[in-house]
Amino acid sequence: MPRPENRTLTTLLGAAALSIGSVAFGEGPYAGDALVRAFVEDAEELSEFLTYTDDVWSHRIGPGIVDARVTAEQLAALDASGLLFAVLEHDIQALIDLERASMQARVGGFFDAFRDNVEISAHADGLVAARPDLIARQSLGLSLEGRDIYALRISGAGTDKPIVLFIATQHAREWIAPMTAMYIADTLVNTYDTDPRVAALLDAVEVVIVPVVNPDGYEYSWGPERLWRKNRRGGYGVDNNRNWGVGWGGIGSSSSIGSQVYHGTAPFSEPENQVIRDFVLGEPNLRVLTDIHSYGQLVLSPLGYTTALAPDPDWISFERMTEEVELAIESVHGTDYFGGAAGADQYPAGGDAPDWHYVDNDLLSWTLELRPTSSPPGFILDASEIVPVGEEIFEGALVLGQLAMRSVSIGIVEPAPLLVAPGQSLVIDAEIFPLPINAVVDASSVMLHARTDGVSPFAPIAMSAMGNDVYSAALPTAPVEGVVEFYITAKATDGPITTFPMGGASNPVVLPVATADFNSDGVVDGVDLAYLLASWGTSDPLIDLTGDGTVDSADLSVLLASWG
Ligand code: 0X9
Ligand code: ZN
Repeated sequence: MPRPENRTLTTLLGAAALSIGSVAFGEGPYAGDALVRAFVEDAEELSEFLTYTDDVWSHRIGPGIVDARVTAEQLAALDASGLLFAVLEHDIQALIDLERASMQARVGGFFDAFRDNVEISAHADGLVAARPDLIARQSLGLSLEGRDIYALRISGAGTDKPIVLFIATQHAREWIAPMTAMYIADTLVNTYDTDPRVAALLDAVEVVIVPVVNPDGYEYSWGPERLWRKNRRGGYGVDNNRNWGVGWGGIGSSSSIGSQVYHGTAPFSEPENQVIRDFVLGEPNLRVLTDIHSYGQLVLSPLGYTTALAPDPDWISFERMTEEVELAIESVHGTDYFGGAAGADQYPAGGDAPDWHYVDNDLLSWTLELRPTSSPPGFILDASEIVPVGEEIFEGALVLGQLAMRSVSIGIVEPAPLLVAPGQSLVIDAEIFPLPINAVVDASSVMLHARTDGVSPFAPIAMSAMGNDVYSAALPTAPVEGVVEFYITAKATDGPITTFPMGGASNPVVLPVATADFNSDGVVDGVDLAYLLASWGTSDPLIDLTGDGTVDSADLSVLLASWG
C-alpha cells in the first residue's frame, strides 16, 4: 500500500502540538533542548542550518525538511538567523523522562531472551501479582496434551467495555510472536500510570491477550524440533491456522497429515481452535481480533481464503485502518511493513483465524507478520530484536486497540496541508469511512474543531458532505503569525464519537502560519516580492504560501496583504 509522505508529516506535526505552550522544563541533561524542523531550500541553507545543531534526527538529509535537536542557545541563534523553521518539541528531556519511566517500570531481563511456556506463564503471573488492579489471568481451556491456554485480561477503569483480542503462537516456531504478545501486555500494565495514551485506551476498552494458543507445539519447538509449526495431534500435527470455520479445506491448506498446512479432519477439530472459538462466542463485546505470526513484516486484513477482496465498504475501511496500523509501527524504528489483503497480497489460505472472526462474527480482524522480511534469519531472530519488535508492534497495537472504541476512520485528503498562509481560510477535506462492519457514517456528526490563538477552547464547525465519503469545511482565518490548530470528530450511526488525530484537543494537527517575509528581515517588502516572482509558476513549498501546489496570484495576494 503506498505510503503518502504528507500523512506522516501530519502525524508528526500533530504529535508536536502536545508541547505547544509548555515552557516549564524538567531537569536532566536535555532540559530545555528543543526539537526543530527546518525548511531548507538548497545546499547552502542546509549547511547554514547545520551550524546551529549537533544532532540531526532526520534520516534523509537534503534540501526540504530537516529535523534536529538544538540547545536553548542554538535555538536563540537559529531564531536570529532568518532561516525558516518550526519548533516540534520544546523540551526533549520530557520525552526522555517518559521513556526512562517506562523502562524502569518494566520487569527487567524478561525480554532479553526468548522464553518457553513455563517462563512466559510465570512472567504473566508476575504481572498479575504486581498489578491485580489492571490485569487478570483467565484459563480458557486445555490444549490437546492438557496444557493451559490462558488469556491476560487488561483493563483500567470501567466495566462492560468493548474488547480487543490479540492471539499469538498458533505456529510453534514463530518465537517472536509470544514475546511480542507479552511485550504488549507488559507495556500496557507498566505504562498505564505514565503514558496518557495507555490510560485512555485501558479506561475505554479491555485488551485481552492470549500469548500462546498452541502450547504443545511451542513446547515441542523448545525440545526436539525448533522449526515445528503445527500442534501435536497424532505426532504429525494439525495446522491450527487452517482449522477455523471459514474457507476450511480450501486453497492453501492440505488434507495430508504430513503437510505443514494440514487442515485436520473437520473445522474446529482441534482443541486449541475450540478454546478460542468458545471464548469469542462468549464475549459479545469483542470488536477486534489480531493474530500474531512471523515473518514477513505484513499487516494483513481479510479476506484470507480467497484472492477476492472483502466487499466494500469493508475493504475501503480495512485499507484505511491497515495503513494507520502500518504507519504507527513504522514510526517507531522506520521498519518497513507492508499492508494489504491476506489472500490477495500474501497468499490464499482457507481456514485462517481472521476470516472466521470477520466473516462469521463481524469483527475487524488482522494477521500481523512480524520481523524479519525474509529468510535468513526467518523464524530464528536474534534475541536483540525482541525489544525493538515489541516497541514497534506496541504502537500498532495501540491503534488496533483504539479501533474498538472508534466507529469511523478519519483521514485528511492528500496532499495534507503543512502550512497555512496569514489571512488564509484553509479548506480541510477529510475522508471518513464507517469502521464497524455494516455501519454508516452519521453525516450530521462530522465536525472540524479549530482555534487560531493556541489557548482558547476549540470552536466546532460543521463539515459538509461532498460525496465520495469526503467532508469539507474551512478553517477560521489564519493570524499573521503563530499556528492554526484543528482536529476532527465524527461517528457512525449508533457508534461512539471518534477523534482525529487521537487525543483531539490535546493532540491537534498544528499548521504553522507561513510568512511572506521570505528572507526573515522582519518586513515584507520588495526583496520578498522578488523571491516570489522568481519562483512564479513553480511548486516551491517555501514560496507557495497558500499550499495549493503553485506559486501564483493567490500567493501574491497573501504577500501584498502583509506588505510592510
Ligand atoms: O500461513 C499462515 O498461516 C500465515 N503465515 S505464516 O508464515 N506465519 O504461517 C499467514 C496467515 C494469513 N492468511 C493468509 N495469507 N490467508
Ligand atoms: Zn504463522
